[in-house]
Amino acid sequence: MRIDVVTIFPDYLAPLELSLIGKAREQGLLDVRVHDLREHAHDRHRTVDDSPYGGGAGMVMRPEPWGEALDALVASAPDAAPPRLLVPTPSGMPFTQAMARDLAAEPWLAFACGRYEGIDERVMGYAAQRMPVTLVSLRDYVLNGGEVAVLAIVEAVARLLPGVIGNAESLVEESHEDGLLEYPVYTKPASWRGLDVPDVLLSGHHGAIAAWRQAQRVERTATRRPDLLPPD
Ligand code: 6GU
Repeated sequence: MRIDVVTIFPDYLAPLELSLIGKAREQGLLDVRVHDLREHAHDRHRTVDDSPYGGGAGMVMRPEPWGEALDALVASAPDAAPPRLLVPTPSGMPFTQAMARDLAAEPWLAFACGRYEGIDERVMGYAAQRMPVTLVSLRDYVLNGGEVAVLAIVEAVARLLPGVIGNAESLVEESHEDGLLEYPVYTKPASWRGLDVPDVLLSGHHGAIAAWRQAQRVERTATRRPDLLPPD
């Protein structure tokens, strides 16, 4: 999979060189390219923002650098279909595990990181005439820009790509893969600072362990995320 990220803070994406994502890149499973939007700003101060028409607080990202940056992405692979464009914004669709699975099936993703009050709306309109565009949110709080959201989304997607995670089973037994939160986990020692691992996990009784884990999942989900349980 190829992933392009356009941002005014390329250094923000440095963590994509680490850990499983970094290894996937070294192995050629993932081709991540980070681009500085200011390469496409041509005035002396390499300006990318301006005040909003109609007034209001903050600054808006001007369309011209974005238009050029997106044209350059498309032109970089003239024989390929254009990328699917993701625009992280608190006003986007909620990002979910289902969306991560959907994105993991794409050959090419591009991310447009907004800062300030956002990107001139015409950029999304222009892009949508050329490629699929999805506005995506990490839910209901405000970040300063899209970069941290890109880190989260790329990690959630990349770990689903074949070969990125060694143990494919660990992909299945996960919170949000089947609608319930994950069960609690324990390792050695069996007793630690007066706290004991639940007896059932030491029993060797696989049926009892599976039943206990399932009950824990339901209980946790009811307590922490009742919205995930089916209405009764
Ligand atoms: Cl995707 N972007 C920004 N700037 N803030 C957010 C977000 C995204 N998701 C939640 N808050």
